[in-house]
Amino acid sequence: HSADAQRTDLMTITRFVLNEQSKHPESRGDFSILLSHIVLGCKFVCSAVNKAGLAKLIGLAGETNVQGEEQKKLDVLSNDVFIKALISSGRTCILVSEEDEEATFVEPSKRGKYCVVFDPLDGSSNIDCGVSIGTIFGIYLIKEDHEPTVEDVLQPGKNMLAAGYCMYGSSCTLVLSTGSGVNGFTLDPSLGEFILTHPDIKIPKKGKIYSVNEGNAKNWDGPTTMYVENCKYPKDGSSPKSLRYIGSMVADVHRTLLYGGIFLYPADKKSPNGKLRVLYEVFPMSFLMEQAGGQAFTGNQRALDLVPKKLHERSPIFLGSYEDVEEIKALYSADEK
Ligand code: P6P
Repeated sequence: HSADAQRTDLMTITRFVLNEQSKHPESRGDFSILLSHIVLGCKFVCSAVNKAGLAKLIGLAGETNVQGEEQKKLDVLSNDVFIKALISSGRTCILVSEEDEEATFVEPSKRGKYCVVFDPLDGSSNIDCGVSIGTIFGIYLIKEDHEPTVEDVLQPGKNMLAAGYCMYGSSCTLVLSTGSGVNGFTLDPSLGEFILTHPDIKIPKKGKIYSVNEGNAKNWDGPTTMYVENCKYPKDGSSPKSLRYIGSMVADVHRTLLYGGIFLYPADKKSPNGKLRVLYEVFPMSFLMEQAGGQAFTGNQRALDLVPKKLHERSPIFLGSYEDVEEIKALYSADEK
């Protein structure tokens, strides 16, 4: 009976979010409406990404298509879809995208109380070889008592109400936190619905995997060099960690969240702030890691305490299993003394 009940008691992401909303009696459902529009964007991108290979074959993606029209690159197309979906939700006032140098300020008639920061298609350079890529997003509440400005967005990650990513791979998986734990949903294309498949995700306290681009080792600072060295030649006689690095943040973080371990994008001599962007890569992934019982560190501080000064600011990031991140924190604090 229970198996059948589970099969017929479909917990869709929409239902899940409405359940969350019922915990906030004062809520008018704005957040649920906003999320439903983000979900719509993810469904569209999933469909476009899955066709990308074929489209490339028949000259659609990124080249002129059979009608001779210039087909938009997938990341530009994805950005257009998310911007339009978010504006049409009527629940946003500022949008910050990896694709746009400036923030988008929603016109007053369509304005709501949320700011969404997002990377519409992170890792898109990996599309042509079939590596998983993804959308990453974070949601802030904006005080409505004034005309919105960029300053309203430059908030520390700990102020985020929600964060998540949608990974476009062998399946389309949306991982979301609204501040009380992390849940994963998988798209059932036959229903067009995201179904709860990974309830209450908790990252293992310690992992056996480290994930970093070893090609940058020549430029790393002391603590990162020592940490990675210890992963390969453990001083305590334990067995070495495995290296897994896909080079697509959503894929590397998703594996870290489910299997445990640590993901590192350190500073190096060439890029003193590392490569990953604070608002729509570092903050959402750090938010999820903390909600799943892990942690996220910049080399100087808790990642979510960082206060960005610029929209597209970068930061070094070390995130994953609680104990693994503790080890690198100890190396950085020893380095300061
Ligand atoms: P590197 C992809 O281009 C990306 O922005 C992230 O998805 C990924 O984690 C990182 O860059 C990979 O960077 O320098 O190791 O190729």
